[in-house]
Amino acid sequence: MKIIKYPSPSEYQAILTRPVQDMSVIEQRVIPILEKVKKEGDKALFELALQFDKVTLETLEMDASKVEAAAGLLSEELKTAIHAAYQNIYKFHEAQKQAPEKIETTTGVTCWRKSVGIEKVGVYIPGGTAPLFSTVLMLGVPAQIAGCKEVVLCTPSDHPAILYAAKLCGISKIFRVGGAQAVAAMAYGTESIPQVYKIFGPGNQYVTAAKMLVNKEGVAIDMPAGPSEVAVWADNSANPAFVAADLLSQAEHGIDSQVLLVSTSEEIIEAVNQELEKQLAVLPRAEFAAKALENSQAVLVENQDIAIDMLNQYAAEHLIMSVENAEELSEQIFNAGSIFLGNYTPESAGDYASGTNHTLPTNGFAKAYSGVSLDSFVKKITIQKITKEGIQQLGNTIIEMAEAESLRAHANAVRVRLA
Ligand code: HSO
Ligand code: ZN
Repeated sequence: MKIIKYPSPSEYQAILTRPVQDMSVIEQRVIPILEKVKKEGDKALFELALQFDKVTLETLEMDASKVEAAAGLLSEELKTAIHAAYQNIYKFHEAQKQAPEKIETTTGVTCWRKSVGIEKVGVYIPGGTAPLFSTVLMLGVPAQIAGCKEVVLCTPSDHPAILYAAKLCGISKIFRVGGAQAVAAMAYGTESIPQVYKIFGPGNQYVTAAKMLVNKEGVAIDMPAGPSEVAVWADNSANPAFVAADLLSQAEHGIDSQVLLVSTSEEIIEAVNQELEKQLAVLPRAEFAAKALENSQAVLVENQDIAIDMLNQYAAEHLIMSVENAEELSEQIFNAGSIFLGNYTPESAGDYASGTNHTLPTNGFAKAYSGVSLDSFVKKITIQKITKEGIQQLGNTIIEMAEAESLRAHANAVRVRLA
């Protein structure tokens, strides 16, 4: 990893800027796919599967026998692990439920809010080199807790762990459709695939572009997604082998993954670099990880305050704090998707099994967005009830404001009740 020593504040921005992705070319290729699916429905999906995935599908719905067979194809160890992760994710997300609280704002004026699961949601799980069944749990579990009535899963993969995890989350509508066309199918609905109100899940640039485009047409999406990233802040208390392993765990996702190391210690940075070389050499996905590392950097800074300042500017999707007093220092972090404290909290824990969600804001979006949570699967309806006494209490306030906005009918809606 390239080392940048003691940059001046004017250089931070250049160091922390992610590579810009020009989506316009990709959008131009995605638009006709969306239009085709909108117009031709299932027929388009069969044709596009042949064209892009080189598969001739007989039905779009995943073969029920495949879903049934999934459990038998997985080792007992993996099933136990999936169940343990499921339980932890369930526990953490269930605790996010909020009971409606009735607030009397003025005597006789009661307001409250209720959470309602979004009726129809869609989950996209990519095919590709890593079968992301953990993402099925991360999206399926909160959907299940939220009480979403219809959860549709589109994936080009028939990996048994994906099917097994889906079943565990109660997802019964699985379709073997991938890419931008899967997003289109869930956004518009086809003869086989139900239309949904919100689409979740990772994917390549085509999938991301499709999500952004259907979002413009009014379909909600989880968040604008970019390449995955981790920032590690390490001081002398850090273990270089742990830090290198964490950086590589993110780097192996893909060549466009971003990793950033910030440290006040030159020895740590050098030791991490040595460890990276050692560990990289034996990684099956070394090719991806090495490319990702080429575009990544280690920054040596003078002190803690500078480190904190840089990390807040970067707003990492994942921030690992391998520093003394990590928990106390984390109070000064106000931009990050998810924070991992101390030497024994790898990002992998959050990626799979500790309970937090791994669908997080990338590309600096952590400045304004949260990761996926139970909230992402519910919407909140406000409710109010005013008694006769209540409208007498509040009436003049409303009339005064309505008249000042020159909205006489608003004022009258109160006056007729006061009379
Ligand atoms: N680090 C990824 C999530 C993931 N890791 C899935 C392994 N499987 C994005 O947060
Ligand atoms: Zn990961």
